[in-house]
Amino acid sequence: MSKVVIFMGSKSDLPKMEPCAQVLKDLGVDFEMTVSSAHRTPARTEELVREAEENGCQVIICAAGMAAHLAGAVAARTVLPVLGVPIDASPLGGWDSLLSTVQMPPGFPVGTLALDKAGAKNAGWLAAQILALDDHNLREKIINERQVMQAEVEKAASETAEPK
Ligand code: RP5
Repeated sequence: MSKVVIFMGSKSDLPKMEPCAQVLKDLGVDFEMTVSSAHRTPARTEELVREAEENGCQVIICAAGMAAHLAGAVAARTVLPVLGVPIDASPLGGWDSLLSTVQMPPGFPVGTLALDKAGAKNAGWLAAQILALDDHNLREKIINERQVMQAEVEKAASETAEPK
């Protein structure tokens, strides 16, 4: 099994989680992605967490909207690091899922990222950084990617500089 597993509460979350998958692909990190709901398929969620633990997964990423209990439900069943991506999927604009994901009781942390695609990307980056603790090549890739981002901002800055 892959070292990173991504759970989404619904297929409707997929468009917002594709950037997470892309970050992991770009960094060469193997991952698996599947739909499982804390509320609608609780037994499947529990079974997937058990399988992930048994098969060497090191980080679990959970994305869900509305009363987003998926990351918390997973965190209740494992001591693997759990990263949560709140999804804006209701008229409340994501506040519901943000608070449901971030406000975990002591002892059951969910490392909560930003809403939607920005959080999805950073869940990928943070999962990779966790794996990089004992993977020198991955650490080097992450450092290289940061240099690319730095060069892009510097290029944009030079292109937008006011003429003297
Ligand atoms: C949550 O409810 C899902 O994670 C999704 O963000 C939201 C709506 O789900 P669907 O009605 O689109 O399946 O459980």
